[in-house]
Amino acid sequence: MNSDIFMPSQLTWATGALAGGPLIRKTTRLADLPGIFADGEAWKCGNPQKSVYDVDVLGSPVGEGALFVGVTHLRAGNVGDEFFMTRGHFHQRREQGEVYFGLRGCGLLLLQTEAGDARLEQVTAGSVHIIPPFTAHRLINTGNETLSSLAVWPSIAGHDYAALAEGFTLRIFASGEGYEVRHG
Ligand code: PAN
Ligand code: ZN
Repeated sequence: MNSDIFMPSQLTWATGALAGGPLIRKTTRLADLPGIFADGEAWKCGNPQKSVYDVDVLGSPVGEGALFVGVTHLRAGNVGDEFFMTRGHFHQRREQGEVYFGLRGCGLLLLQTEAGDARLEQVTAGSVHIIPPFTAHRLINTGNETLSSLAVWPSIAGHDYAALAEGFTLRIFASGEGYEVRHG
């Protein structure tokens, strides 16, 4: 028996900061998101180096049954009138689900089936989102501060971005103090 007490990684719930372990950070900039936003001209006029979101993932073993833990920090901002959002994806292994937890900020989780049926869930600090199998998912920041969300998903799930080349069927635009949902 090993009686050493292992110090696990730490998550600061209020900010989504992960510490105390190997961390892999991926930054997605405006330049990395061609064709994602409805207003291509506004996208071209934006600062290509602008960071739209960071994803921090704890380095952990990969394999059947293993889980990844990561935090997405999605900045507040717009391209034209459309709010900053993640690229969005299906899992390569479509049958694999995921759980998102809202940590700070406010926004929306866009979920879409393979048949194109879409729905939205409100993301706030403390919200829990069970993403079913066979369901694409995208975060949208509708607020004025960074939206941070914790995610736990099977390491074998993989990401399929190409299947959404046509985009999601819903888009979210700034409207007055709030947002407007548009189809198509
Ligand atoms: C998340 C996402 C993260 C970034 O960790 O990968 O929010 O979104 P995109 O991968 O769509 O750029 C997740 O859903 N993992 O499976
Ligand atoms: Zn996912």
